[in-house]
Amino acid sequence: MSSVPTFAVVGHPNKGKSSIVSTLAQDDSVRVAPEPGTTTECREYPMRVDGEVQYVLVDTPGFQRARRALEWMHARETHAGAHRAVVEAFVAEHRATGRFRDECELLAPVLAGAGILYVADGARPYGPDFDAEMEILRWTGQPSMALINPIGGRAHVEEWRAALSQYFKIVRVFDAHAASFEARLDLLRGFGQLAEEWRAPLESAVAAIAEERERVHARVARAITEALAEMLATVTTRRIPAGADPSDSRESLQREWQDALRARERSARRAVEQIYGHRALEREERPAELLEPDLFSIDHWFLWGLNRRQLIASGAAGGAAVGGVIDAAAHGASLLAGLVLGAAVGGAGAWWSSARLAKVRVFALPLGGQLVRCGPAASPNFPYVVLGRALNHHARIAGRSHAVRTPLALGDGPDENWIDRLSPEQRSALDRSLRALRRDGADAAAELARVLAPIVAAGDAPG
Ligand SMILES: Nc1nc2c(ncn2[C@@H]2O[C@H](COP(=O)(O)OP(=O)(O)OP(=O)(O)O)[C@@H](O)[C@H]2O)c(=O)[nH]1
Ligand SMILES: [Mg+2]
Repeated sequence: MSSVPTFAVVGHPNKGKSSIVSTLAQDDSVRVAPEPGTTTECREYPMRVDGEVQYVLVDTPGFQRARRALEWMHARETHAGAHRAVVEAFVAEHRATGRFRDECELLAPVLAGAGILYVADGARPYGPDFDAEMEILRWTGQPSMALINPIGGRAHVEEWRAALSQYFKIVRVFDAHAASFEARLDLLRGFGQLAEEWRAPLESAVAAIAEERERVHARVARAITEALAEMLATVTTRRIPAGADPSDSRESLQREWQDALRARERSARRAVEQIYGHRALEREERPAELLEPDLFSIDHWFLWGLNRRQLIASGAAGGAAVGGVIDAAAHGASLLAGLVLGAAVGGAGAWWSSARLAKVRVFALPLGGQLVRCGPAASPNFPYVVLGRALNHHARIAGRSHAVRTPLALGDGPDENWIDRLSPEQRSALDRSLRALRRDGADAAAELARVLAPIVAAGDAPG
């Protein structure tokens, strides 16, 4: 057996073999598709932490003609001790001819020393056809485990369990698409039980993966902080001649300002997805982002940021009226003060209409002409909204299996306000570091990232 524990994921076509490889290797480049026969060749997917391979998963094509293959083997069976040799002879004989192509392909890594992970679908009934597959695998004599993947339901899980346990010592239910981080680690510990020499490497793999997860949370906190610092500092400006009407520039400057912030939010999301190794999401997700309320859909700010009660309690409104006007004394002439960005604000969000997300101001330039400027975001709630949205996105990414190929749906927002879940200490630390960030810009970022890391980690709870 090779020194790095290696596991071949085998079974009938279309049972989620590649999905299991994808999830456990944390690799979204594995081909997963609804059509049977998607995987036609074996391929190794090493799971690395810090560049070091912890274990290897081998994706394989499904059995096509297991019964015929077993017949061939039975015809050459002499005694139980020779079973493995018969399987080897089967592969040796058919490899070159192309008969039993898929069987030869999937048996090769097993005969080379890989452990067997046999995958069954718990939503479909068990049938004797599967016996031949399991019997062939048993003949190889390799350590093995059965996984029941409940694709679309658990109706036949118990029936499968009874059948599988006749062939496999360890039978587990593992949902390739919905398994939590903890469930994945637990399965890896199970792999360590398959062979004595795999126990220690799998234990250290589990420890390495868990430690890496903490580093991931810290990196995510830094990525979010960096984006927030830039978003808080974002302004858009335009020079216009002396005497020109600044209100002509107003709308386009506001639009540019909003677009710049949306783009920065998007790039922060891409960064978080990359940190989690979701490399293909960028291509798939774009249209789905539209399923989520826009950053500037102020009606939704209740969900993402401080709600009205929290805003009053925090004193962030600085004693101003609810939804208060927080713009500290305007710098320079303020011809266009009081413009509210975003379209008409109605219903529950109406009280925000005075929040003045970003003012448009006009400055006289020393050498003539005028500078029209939009931003920065003045609302005390703005950083909370940005954080709330970022944390929601992070939770979806952290909980997403690398096997899932459907677009990411971010939804309307959280059921529960994230700020309510913070401890009073976290609340005030966050408040302090957000104020510092506004005041000192990037210099205060490290402290915010430190405060944010455990909040990010809490969003990655098993579930
Ligand atoms: N909902 C859900 N769908 C799953 C799950 N596992 C697999 N699928 C779906 O089942 C289909 C087949 O999954 P694959 O992982 O490609 O299966 P496979 O066994 O590798 O298939 P072949 O390579 O064709 O033999 C895909 O459409 C998957 O999205 C699961 O746990 N939950
Ligand atoms: Mg496959």
